[in-house]
Amino acid sequence: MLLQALSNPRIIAYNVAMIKLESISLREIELSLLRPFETSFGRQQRRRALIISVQAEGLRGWGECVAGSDPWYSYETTRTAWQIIADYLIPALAGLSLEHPDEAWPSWARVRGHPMAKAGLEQALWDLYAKSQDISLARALGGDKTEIESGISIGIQSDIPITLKLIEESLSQGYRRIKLKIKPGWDVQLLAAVRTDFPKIRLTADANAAYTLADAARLKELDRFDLLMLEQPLGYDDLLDHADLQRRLKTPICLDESIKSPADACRALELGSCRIINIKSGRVGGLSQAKAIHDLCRAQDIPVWCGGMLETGIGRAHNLALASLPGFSLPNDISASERYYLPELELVEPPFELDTNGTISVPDGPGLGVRVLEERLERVTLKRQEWQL
Ligand code: OSB
Ligand code: MG
Repeated sequence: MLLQALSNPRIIAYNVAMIKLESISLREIELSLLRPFETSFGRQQRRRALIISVQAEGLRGWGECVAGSDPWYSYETTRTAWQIIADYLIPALAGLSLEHPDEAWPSWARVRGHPMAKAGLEQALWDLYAKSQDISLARALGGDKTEIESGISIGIQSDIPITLKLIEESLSQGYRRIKLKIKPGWDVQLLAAVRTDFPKIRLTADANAAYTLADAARLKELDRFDLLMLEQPLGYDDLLDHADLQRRLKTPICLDESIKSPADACRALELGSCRIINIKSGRVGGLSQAKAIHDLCRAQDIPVWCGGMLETGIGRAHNLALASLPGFSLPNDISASERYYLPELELVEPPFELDTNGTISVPDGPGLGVRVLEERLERVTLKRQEWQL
């Protein structure tokens, strides 16, 4: 580990202090959503997640594993992530002194896949690291924004008038971009109605992999709606068909599910599979990997933005820090805490609020810059385990 650290010049540039991890706690929580959230792959009313905390030298870092209860968005679930974290990721950290959270990813190299499990624990190490340096997580990552642009993701509704009303409400709250979930049969007519009522707004559509290349003609019809982007129209693992589709569309394709690593991002850009990338630290294995994708996109002038996974306040705080990096140039799926959860279910203080200009401030206190409300966390905990390292 040390040799690896010494061969990485970025680590030398930091105020080098070894962090000796003392204990780790893992819990599974469940929160009820304010209203059901429906995408092309399913409808959900509750959010399960894992919350991880790491302790060292009187400090505590927090992370959130965004795997859900079912393997719809990705193959990971809270149960698989629990097993991977407990049986492989924590043991790999035992006895290790970390100089920088970038060291976590290589220490888990033997574990193939399971990016959400890795990300949850790695986020906690990043928060701890930033706190040990007495700087904000945003700054530790290299972020320079004091506020980020906020967009809202609107799920599939029972009819078009309800959707139009939700858009109206979101715009009046200040959200800077509306993203609508679409699927075959809930697409052209919906977007046509939205464009009739809201001809100028920044609008995007996210299919969560609900189409195939055989639907290319239908997807081509979306070009007339002047969408900012079309997110993940085709297979969750596909790059080639997206490249084919992108050649036929005027609308920029943005990839979400298909980009699971910096290598995927390189391949997608090389193939022309997309013109925009949605970065989620959970999907790509953590903040170090997310930053690597940001860096390579920035070098090629590819815009990125931060996606969301219905996070609690802990994951939301991580997303804000990530989105403060300079390449996050489009509105993010980071909305106010009250968008998904009742105020009494927000796990951090202060809650995230939307400023009147449609932005959310990036906290500047040490680490995540928000206080985790541990009694509340306790109340929503289903299961918990601790390790002394
Ligand atoms: O595809 O971006 C997605 C939520 C769960 C799973 C996948 C996605 C989403 C969202 C919600 O769109 C974004 C948010 O957290 O606000
Ligand atoms: Mg998406």
